[in-house]
Amino acid sequence: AAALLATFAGTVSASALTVGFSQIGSESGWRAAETTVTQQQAKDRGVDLKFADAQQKQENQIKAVRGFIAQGVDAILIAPVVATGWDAVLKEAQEADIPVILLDRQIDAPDDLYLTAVTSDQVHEGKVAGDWLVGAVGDQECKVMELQGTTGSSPAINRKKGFEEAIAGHPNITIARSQTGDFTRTKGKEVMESFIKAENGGKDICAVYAHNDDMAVGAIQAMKEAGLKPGSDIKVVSIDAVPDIFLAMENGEANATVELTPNMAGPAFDALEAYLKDGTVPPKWIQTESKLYTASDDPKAVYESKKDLGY
Ligand code: GYE
Repeated sequence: AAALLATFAGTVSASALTVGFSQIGSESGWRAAETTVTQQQAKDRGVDLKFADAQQKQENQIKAVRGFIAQGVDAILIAPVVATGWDAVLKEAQEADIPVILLDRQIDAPDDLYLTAVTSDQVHEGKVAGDWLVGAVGDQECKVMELQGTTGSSPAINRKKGFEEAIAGHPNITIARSQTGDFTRTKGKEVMESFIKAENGGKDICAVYAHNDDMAVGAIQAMKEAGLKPGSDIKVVSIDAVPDIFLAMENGEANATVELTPNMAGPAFDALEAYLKDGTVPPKWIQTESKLYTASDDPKAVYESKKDLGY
């Protein structure tokens, strides 16, 4: 009877969880999908999800987390906009005995301040993108324009690092210009317009490396408006694998992307439920897969398979 009661108690508490989620904002198609999937995952599991949109501001995230602590939630999910500045608020959560799980971005803080982080290997993503370009250009001289993600965010730092590692042994490939486009289409387009101007109308540009697909889509627009041919004259490689980049690939305007699953919440809730049920401690890093797609992977079919998934 005791065992039965224990099972029953476990089930009840797992299905009645209240979880706060501090989301960064809605800068990209990928981010929108992550929000949709997280809300769906919560619903499927009977989790009461308190959602807070930080509009790209860490101070809003910190306020939201303090609010969740004050409400006495069972756990907190944070997609941390930048990597630094989290120690104080995470200590407050720890003192209140509320487990925190990081989603999709890593932070610079002692790892005992959070239960686990569900993210991709962002250095590896940059490396995969860079390796693809190395293979695609061979010995040709190649001037690369880099569109960075949000300054100070772990994906911007690490995707830059991984790409630089990949091209390190290839002096024919150089990053000629590099600037943040904040992970948005609008900024990606704006920055690409300025790169095109600075680079002789774009004639000297060999490739664009964007830290996400949305900035690549913006850059593609800028290139087309300048009379350039993205995908053929200028190679385009980016990260996320959102549906729109597959449309661009299908049209011959983009060349390669590295897939990032929007389902970070599934593994996060699995880890949380196990932890709350019997104390199972998850690894500090739950790593999601990274898969390269190129134009030869039937982009139309991939687009169809993804377009209804919350992007
Ligand atoms: O690649 C980008 C976004 O944090 C890894 O954030 C994530 C990145 C994602 O907005 O599109």
